[in-house]
Amino acid sequence: MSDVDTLESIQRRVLWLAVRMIDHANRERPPGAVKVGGHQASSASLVGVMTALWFAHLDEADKVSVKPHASPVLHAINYLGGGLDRDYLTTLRSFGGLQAYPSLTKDPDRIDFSTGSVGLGPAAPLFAAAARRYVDAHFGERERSRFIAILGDAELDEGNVWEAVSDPANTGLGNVMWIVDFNRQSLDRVIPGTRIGQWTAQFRAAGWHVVEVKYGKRLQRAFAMPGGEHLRNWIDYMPNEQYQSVFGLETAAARARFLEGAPAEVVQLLSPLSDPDAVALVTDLGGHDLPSLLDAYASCDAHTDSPSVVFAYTIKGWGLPIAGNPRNHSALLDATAIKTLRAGAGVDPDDEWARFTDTSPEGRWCAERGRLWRRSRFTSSLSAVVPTSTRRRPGAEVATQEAFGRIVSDLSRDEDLRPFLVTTAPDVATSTNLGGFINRVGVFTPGPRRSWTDDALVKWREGPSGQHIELGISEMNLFMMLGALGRSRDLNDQPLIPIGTVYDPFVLRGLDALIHGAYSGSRFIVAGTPSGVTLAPEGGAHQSTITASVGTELPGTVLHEPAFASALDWLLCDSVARVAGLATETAPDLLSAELVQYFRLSTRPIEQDAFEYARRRLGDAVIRRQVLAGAYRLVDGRGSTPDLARRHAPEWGAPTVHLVACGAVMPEVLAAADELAHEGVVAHVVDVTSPGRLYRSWQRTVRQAVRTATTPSLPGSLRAAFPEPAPLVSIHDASSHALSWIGSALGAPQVALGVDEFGQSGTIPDLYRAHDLDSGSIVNGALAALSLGDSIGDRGWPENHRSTA
Ligand SMILES: Cc1ncc(C[n+]2csc(CCOP(=O)(O)OP(=O)(O)O)c2C)c(N)n1
Ligand SMILES: [Mg+2]
Repeated sequence: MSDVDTLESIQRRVLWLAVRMIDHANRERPPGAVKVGGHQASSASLVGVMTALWFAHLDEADKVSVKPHASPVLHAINYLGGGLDRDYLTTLRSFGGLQAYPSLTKDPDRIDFSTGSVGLGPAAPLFAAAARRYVDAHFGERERSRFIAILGDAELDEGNVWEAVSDPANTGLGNVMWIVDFNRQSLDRVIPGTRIGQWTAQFRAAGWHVVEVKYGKRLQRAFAMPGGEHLRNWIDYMPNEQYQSVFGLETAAARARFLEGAPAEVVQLLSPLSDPDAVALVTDLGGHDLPSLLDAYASCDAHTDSPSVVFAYTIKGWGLPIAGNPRNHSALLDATAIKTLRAGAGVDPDDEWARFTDTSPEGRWCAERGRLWRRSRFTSSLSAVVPTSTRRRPGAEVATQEAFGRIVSDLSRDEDLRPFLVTTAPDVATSTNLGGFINRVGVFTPGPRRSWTDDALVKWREGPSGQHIELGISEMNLFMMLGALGRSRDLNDQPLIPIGTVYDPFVLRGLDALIHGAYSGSRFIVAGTPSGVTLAPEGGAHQSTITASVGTELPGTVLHEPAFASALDWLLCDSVARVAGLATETAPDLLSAELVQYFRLSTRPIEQDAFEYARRRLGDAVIRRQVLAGAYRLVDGRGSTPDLARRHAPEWGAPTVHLVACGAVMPEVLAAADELAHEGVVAHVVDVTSPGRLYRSWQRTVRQAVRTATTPSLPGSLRAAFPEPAPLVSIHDASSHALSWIGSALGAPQVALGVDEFGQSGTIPDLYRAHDLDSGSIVNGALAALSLGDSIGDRGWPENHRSTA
């Protein structure tokens, strides 16, 4: 058997297994309320590309991202290579089984990149290659990996693909190869015309090497025959819809369809051939011709200083009766078609999931290749010790963004820690206070670059030793880059501590990539800054509201929003340790649940004295523990401690309320607490430093109660911050919804104040007034909460739900 014959035979088996896996899930699993689904046509489209790649091109260290709806092909390949147990083949799309789309964290076999949201799959290995380039430059070259993406042609409609291709941080990556499954079909349709000219021009303009694998060897031979150019011209100029419609027809009808409108020379050229031979010839596309594909892959390897893209012309539904059908995206073969496919693949009906026998040429080939792509996990850990704080005493007034910049810069003074720190930003590094860090460590570029600026304050030194990666203005690219850097341990055997910054209102522009990072198990820190209405004069388009909810709700992500510099210092150091993969003394069990550490910060200067009072009252150890757990009592409204000289000790039995707040709005909250004290109300102020962690801890106890059918206990973090029940007002420079759960956790009435409308220009006080976050409104909110507490009491709510008033 020649090598090509062996590969062809493997390809037929891959097609069979992939299609049958989907078929089994749909026809043999007990039916549920909705169909199971799966993509037989999209999978068939890629069996050639993927067989050639895995069985004749990949090396052990290469990393590949696979088009989501071709996951069955990947599982079939992993199975044939010995990297997946047979039992899994009947579990596609079932709970605990093979995931619908390749999942790095949930699939049992080797998956290098999770995919699902089209467009992100191709971008991920590109950024991973950029991260590898960074790692090689800083920690020494590791074994060469090629970073490969297999993508659908309609994925090129996604804007993030082009953002990734054009980012300066991704230029010149010679170890990147994208293979476009160029079947000229998307979900809905056969795509009229094709945009190959536009796309190849765009790739070339971005410095990519472009290869088209259009015709198989049979067609190439026919073109070389006398008159062959007529055939070539006819195929090239025929409308795509007509060409696609040929695939699904019986051979006689297919030949007739192909020849509709064709010049006489073409009819003539095909006349000696039988219908099956003629159709096999005119549908011989390069994306199913293994030698042509391997030639293309090799030509990409030869381009060592630019990324490459291969346009592999394929047939959606190749080898299946649904080939080329405009409605084939979710079409499923019936039992008869499955039987025919099985017979065609030479598979024993009594042992239809079988691998090749060990002694067959295919079996030997699979075993040898399969050894290369078993799952390996790197476990190297980071050698540095992360301090619990930078010990910098803040000035009397400081904004969290400014403190953040100083803390990151201070951390880089620690020579053990510095090498692992890497920052990145989408053209907002200086305006988010990364300047100090960048001045110390420089900006990363693959080669040395001369600086032409004479500005003594901003030293934008560029070169291979720099530790800041500057991106174009693309928040999507920011999160893709952070996602790649944050997976450096398993992609490069080199842990890093990535820190990104972004204007908080624009976090949502990169949201899908942020989700992808967390979904992929990446660990990084991101500061959304300035957040809320801090950019008051800039108007509504520069103010953020729902990001606090996003940060609280996104799995794998934890939102911090401290108001004071020392709290930020503790939280940030703790986050650095978590991202570095080092267990911390606070909630070490959270290590796996908290991957992305998201800080909402502000440039609004905040007086630090209230924090210093609380610190003296509680002591360093206690306040730090509470800050890290998510909340602490900033002001004890009873004034029972000497530090509250500026407050007025209330009378015994006075009504009590909690003012619960986050971040930049704290001055208004403290002023409201003072006013309430004047009114004879006990107003405790609780500073929620980490809304995300506080919520998670509450949810953990709730879930525990649900699972064990017991009464939920209040987690220690909430109990410490709210030692007594009382109505509460939450105050947040973000959607009022984000903190509105606290009342229900405490069993207390709550008034939630926040920003629930689009913003506008003004000063911060103007806007806080407009959104009812000024101190007067907070006082009114407190009185409203108290009266809610009373009226609930009147309706006979249980004792422990009533206010202590
Ligand atoms: C962001 C996103 N939008 C929509 C979808 C739904 N979807 C899945 S596949 C697909 C069509 C993709 O076409 P193409 O990439 O050409 O692959 P083919 O169908 O040809 O296999 C769409 C719209 C998705 N998975 N992700
Ligand atoms: Mg397509």
